[in-house]
Amino acid sequence: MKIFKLNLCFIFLSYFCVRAVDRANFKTCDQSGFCKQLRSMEKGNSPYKLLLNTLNIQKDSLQVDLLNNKNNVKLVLKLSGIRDNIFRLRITEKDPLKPRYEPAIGDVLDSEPKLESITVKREGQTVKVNLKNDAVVILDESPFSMQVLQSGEPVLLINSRGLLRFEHTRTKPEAEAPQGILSTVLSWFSNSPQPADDEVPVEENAENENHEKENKEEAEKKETDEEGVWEESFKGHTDSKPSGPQAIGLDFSFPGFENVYGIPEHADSFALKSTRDTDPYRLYNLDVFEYELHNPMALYGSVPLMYAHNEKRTIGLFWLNTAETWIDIGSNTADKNMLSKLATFVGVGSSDEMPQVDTHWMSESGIIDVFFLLGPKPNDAFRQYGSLTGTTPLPPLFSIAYHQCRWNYNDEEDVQTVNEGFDTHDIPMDVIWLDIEHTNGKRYFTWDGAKFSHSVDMINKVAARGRKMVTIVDPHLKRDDNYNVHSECRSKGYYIKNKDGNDYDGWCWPGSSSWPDFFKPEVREWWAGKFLTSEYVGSTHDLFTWNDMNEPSVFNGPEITMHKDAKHLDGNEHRHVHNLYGTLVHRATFEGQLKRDPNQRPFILSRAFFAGSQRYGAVWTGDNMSEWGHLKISVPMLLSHGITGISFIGADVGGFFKNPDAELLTRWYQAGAYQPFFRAHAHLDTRRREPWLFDDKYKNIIRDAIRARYALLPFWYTLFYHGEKEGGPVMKPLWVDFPKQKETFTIDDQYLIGSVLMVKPVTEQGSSGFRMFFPGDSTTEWYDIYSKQPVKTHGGYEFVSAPLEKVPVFQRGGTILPRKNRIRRASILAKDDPYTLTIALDQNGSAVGDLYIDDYMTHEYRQNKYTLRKFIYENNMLVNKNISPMSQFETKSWLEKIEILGMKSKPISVQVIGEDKSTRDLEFNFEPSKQVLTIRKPDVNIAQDWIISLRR
Ligand code: NBV
Repeated sequence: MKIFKLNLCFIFLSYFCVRAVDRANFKTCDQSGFCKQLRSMEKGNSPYKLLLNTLNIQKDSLQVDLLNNKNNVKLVLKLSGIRDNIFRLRITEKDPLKPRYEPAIGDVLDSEPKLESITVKREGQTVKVNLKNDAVVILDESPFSMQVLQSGEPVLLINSRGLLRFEHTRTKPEAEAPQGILSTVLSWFSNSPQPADDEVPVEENAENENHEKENKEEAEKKETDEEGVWEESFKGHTDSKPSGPQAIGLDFSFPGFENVYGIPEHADSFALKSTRDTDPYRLYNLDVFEYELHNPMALYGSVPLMYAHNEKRTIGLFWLNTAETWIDIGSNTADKNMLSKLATFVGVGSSDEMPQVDTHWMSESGIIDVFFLLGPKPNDAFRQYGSLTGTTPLPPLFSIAYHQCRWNYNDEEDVQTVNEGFDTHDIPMDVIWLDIEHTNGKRYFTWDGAKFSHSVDMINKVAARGRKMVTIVDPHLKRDDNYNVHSECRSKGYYIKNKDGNDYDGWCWPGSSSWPDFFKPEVREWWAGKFLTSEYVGSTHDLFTWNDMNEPSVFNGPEITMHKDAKHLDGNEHRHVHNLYGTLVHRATFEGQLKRDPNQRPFILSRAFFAGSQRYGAVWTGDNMSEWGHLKISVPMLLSHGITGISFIGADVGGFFKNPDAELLTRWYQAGAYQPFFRAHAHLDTRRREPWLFDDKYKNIIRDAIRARYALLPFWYTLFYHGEKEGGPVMKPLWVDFPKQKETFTIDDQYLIGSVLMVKPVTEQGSSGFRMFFPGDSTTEWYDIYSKQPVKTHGGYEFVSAPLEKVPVFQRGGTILPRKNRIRRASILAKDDPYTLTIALDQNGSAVGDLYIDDYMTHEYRQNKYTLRKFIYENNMLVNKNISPMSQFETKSWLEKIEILGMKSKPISVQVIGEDKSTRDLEFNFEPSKQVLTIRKPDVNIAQDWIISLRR
């Protein structure tokens, strides 16, 4: 093992030998040519002007030319109304020398957005657009800017700071190209800001055409003479930049807002911070080894979606661009001139001092294509985003249960021992994972012949206990002619090419490797075929997939990823599409599992992601560390993923690098049990940490945490069903349900699961309690799930105890929570088990809840084979009714117990009225001191209509 490690250290130098993030491996904004340029642009000096004589109004859109009067390059602006309170702004070059990259429909956007009619009116120097709802967009001619108003209030300003930038396509000048490495290195040492194209001193109104032409040439020359424009170097890697500068940028301000959220993936707070004293937040999918907390550095995935939220509304901004992107954020107060101007325009008074968040978005290439989600409620904005990029399909039940992973389970015997260990120790577990060591020399879709020679038997043994397995399948393919996946991929011409047109060749786990071009549908189809059991020899239908390293991670590439000038099969440079690569690996794998078994729901975990990845399953936060800080940051990180569509999300329980002590591991299990994707994982070099390897005290608490997850699976499953239908996260920030309560806006150490539970995981060593915020007002009740008692505080902070055996979880008054309390080895074994309903009463003595049930693994629910029940408790009656009349599903599960929390007095009797109208008296027990009523064995089928009535 030692030799192995030494070799890795030697071969993959900085990747393996560094013990903390090596920041020098990754660019700062100053080291990224376009970021440096765009960030240093002078504000308030926009050269852009709308050419209103070109205004073309259609039913659902308007189009108008936009002139950069410093270089005379024309752009085209298109504004379209989109169904459900969304509008889209596209700005692109009018006459590009070659097409600029735009992702194909289906790659990011789920389908072509459905248009909605708009009303457009020209009023002098402005154009006023009325959208379907109460939103108005005003376009100003010169300098070009836009303002969006909702209910007469300004909510969004576009180019109000004049940072619109659009580097047009051009040909490389004949003259000597800039000096490459030397000039870039020199530029790192120079502090003086580089002049931007907008600063080129050219006369505003060029008198004659010659003059204009000269201006344009001069501006162009200046722009194309910049360092790093035609070639850029970083740490010995030269980016040949064959198309030269193509960056785009635009500023958006949110007047009236103090907080913005989203744009994962960063190891940072949920409410985004001002970047005044740091780099901008970066979106560039990277394999960052031992990532640091609380900074805006890029990580494995990107979703360029930001929400602004205040007491009045939530609005979203989705910047559809797959190239490297940086986002600056600043907090400010709104410009009074602008406010009073708008006030005259819409006839409302302007407020004196208004907070404002300013943002500046900068991407290396592509076009400006932005969707504005106008909410106004948080769930509206989530639904609007889901309508554009899709939602997370209902996962198979096993995948939302507990997963046991490590790098690596050594061989079949090891797998079997782990499989049995969970039974011996009475801990439920659903999935055992195999990391890269299970393969024959890191050739994916193969098995190590010595250690996993009977893989089908192994999987079957695991499956015999109701469990599944997952193997890792990375996208880098070993360049070995005897490896059929590689030789096929090569001979079919499916690999991404380097800038010279040969197959791109880089280093990864197998050594010299190449990467299939998942952008080409034919390549995805071929990859999908590899998951057929006839192709993936040694696999079965109980085997699912883990896509790692799909940023893609290239050990010897710039910033440990692929060269930007690598070429895709359609001729696009990698730079344009980089952030989307991982999603398409995920997609092709998803399609592979469907090909293998069209009726079985796929399960694939991916490390890299982009907007739309949610359509293909789960994502995790990569290589975290066994440290309290990493446990703590998992909450804001998962919240950020969740609100940007990536709702099936988790962090490695226990921490990937280093060894957690028993307390940290226990606290991590307790947190993970209440997060959407729940998997323990550990690095190859760490000590084994299956729960039974710890003292009984800890093992028992870990077991309780996992069991609590299993008991709540009916609830999680129901939430995921709603997630598929309505979009939106299952793990939610408090402000989604308490949008007007300011205190909730910056809370990111507690969260909601659905609208029922509120959780605050313990993330401090030695903690045995803390203050927790209980949102709501004097009418809101929160019940401790352990004591079943309501907390005393209504809408404020209260101390809650959190001894080691407890993770603070509260049920909101007015909700009904379904559980299955029998302990089974694996989730599916509980499929026919009975339910317990916990009814937490609100102050009116009422509550509602729901429960979704189907076969837990196939697609038949899409043919209406499911049942969705609604439970309503009011006027001393619990009613179970079917709210999906078109659907049909029978279950053997019955109702075992009802607990009613907050019950003021003992009923005289309790009766059940069955579907056939027969009545029966039920046993019950009332604890007056606790105000808890327990009704035993109602013994009615959970999927039938019945009523339980309390007589007083
Ligand atoms: O495949 C090995 C690991 C995996 O266990 C981990 O979860 C991934 O995030 N993989 C990264 C590669 C190398 C990690 C140092």
